[in-house]
Amino acid sequence: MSTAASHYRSPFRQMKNKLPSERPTKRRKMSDSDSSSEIASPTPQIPISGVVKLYLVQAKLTAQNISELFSLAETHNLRVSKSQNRATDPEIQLALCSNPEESDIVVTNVHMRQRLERHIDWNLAKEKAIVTPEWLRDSVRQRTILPCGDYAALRELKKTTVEHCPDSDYDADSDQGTGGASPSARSESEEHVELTKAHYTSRYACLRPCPLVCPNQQLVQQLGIIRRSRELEGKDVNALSYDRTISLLKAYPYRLTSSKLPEVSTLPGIGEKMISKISEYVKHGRIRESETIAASARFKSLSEFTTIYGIGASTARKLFDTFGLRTMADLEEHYASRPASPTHHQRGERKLNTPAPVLSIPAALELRTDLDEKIPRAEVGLMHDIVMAELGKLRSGCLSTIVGGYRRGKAESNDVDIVITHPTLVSGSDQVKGLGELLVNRLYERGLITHVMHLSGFQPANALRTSHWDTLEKALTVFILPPDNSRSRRIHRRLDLIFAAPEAYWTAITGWTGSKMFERDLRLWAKVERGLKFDSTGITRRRDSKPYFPRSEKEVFDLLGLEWIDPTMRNADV
Ligand code: DCP
Ligand code: MG
Repeated sequence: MSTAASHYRSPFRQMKNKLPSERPTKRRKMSDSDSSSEIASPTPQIPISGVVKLYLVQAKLTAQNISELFSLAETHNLRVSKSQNRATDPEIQLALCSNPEESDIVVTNVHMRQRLERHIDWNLAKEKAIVTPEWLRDSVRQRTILPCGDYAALRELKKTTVEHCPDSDYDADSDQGTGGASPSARSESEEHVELTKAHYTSRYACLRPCPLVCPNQQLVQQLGIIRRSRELEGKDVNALSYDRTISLLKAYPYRLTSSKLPEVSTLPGIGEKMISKISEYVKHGRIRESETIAASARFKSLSEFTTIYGIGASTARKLFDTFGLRTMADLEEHYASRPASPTHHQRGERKLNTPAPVLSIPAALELRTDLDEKIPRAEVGLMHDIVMAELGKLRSGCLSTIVGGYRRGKAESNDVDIVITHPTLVSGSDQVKGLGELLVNRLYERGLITHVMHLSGFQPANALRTSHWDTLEKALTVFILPPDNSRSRRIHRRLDLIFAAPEAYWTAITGWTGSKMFERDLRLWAKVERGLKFDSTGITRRRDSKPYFPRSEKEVFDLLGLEWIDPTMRNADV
């Protein structure tokens, strides 16, 4: 597997002292379905002289905005500003990239340093032009790379944004003369296209950067309905083949049109059945089977039943088929009439050493309105701060990272996942053991945790790990924010706490960031291509169980021989 892009140098940067190309180079095809009528459509005959790479920070953008900005960046080329001869001027190709380090311009709706630093290292930010989405919209509208300084997203980065804007770089260079292009400039541009292709055609999802919202998101959502239906019906193998197709499409960087179908059908693992569904969508804008499933009473009931914590697909089918239940009211009546039985999460668990009640199915039913409600990012941050403040009172100096969908840039999460460690904890020592239990009990006493579904301590080392490897300590809970007069209602939220020994902290973060398919292929890649075993608890060499101790997430990727992929580009599921 190639990791060539780890040595990636921005073609634009390399272009700085080179002159525009005389002959047209390979260019990306325009989308057939560009709906933005007020935006001038590009003229195909104009040569492309370089690439400007954009990195989109998805935080604080709606799904619709993300989709719009992706589409603008993928389907338009721009001229450089202040050019003398605009009609024949070469164009700069815009390209999205998955890593801020590779980018020339960072597009973001974040305006505060503290918030931006959650996504980009501050020193790196000072080396880039950091602009608002308006820069992209206006530049595309005027088909010119507009001065970035006028659109600086952060006041304190305005100067560096002006310095690093490709418009000024390019102008300075182009003032030096006109004439033929260097052949290497063309090949670098072509090399970039090849690199992009190397990513989205990779066999493993952990090699394919996937945005939260992709240019073919509606198609992905329709396939997601069929996938879900297969899962609900217990057809897991078939569901997995939909998962695989979806994760490939999530990484596919162009809007799908009939001209692109031949390329899509060569992507690894997309079979004929999938191609016929995709073709149907491209032709008719819908997939009949998805519509039929979505409208079916059985799908609606099973989907609804499985939103209740403790009810999985097979229980849902039993409730539907054997007991004839159809609605939430049926479900409530059913569980009200029978003694509370332990959920599958409790069976086989050791007795929970916590006074917090277990979340039974009837209790989950009572809380369903709350638990169904998505958690906005601001509240995720608030929950994290409250949990860490309480933990600080038990043990100072703990480190934590919010993982899961939040870390991947989701605007709203279904639950909050936090990985916690202490830099000086020694794995397996008494300091580590029971920290989760202590915290859960404290939060329960403070009225911040109302239920616990699962609480596991560190397990003794198993045969595959050497003696100093411990599994993670996990607490799956229901959390509620403290009373606050400004909030009309306190909402119960799902909160997962994962405690890791220091040497497992970074693998736990990688393993819990997701998405599901990204993780699945991370494990597969490690096993098949690298002879390693990867999971949240660590990395070991399979042949002799030699453990590795990454000290950052970048080191996790390096150890696995993977190019870095930003968490916001690990969205390999719907
Ligand atoms: N995970 C996994 N395999 C699973 C379930 C989860 O690898 N079958 C990992 C990847 C997930 C992470 O754990 O991203 C957290 O799981 P969640 O169920 O909390 O999912 P997300 O956080 O991704 O989304 P959300 O909580 O918003 O539903
Ligand atoms: Mg989550």
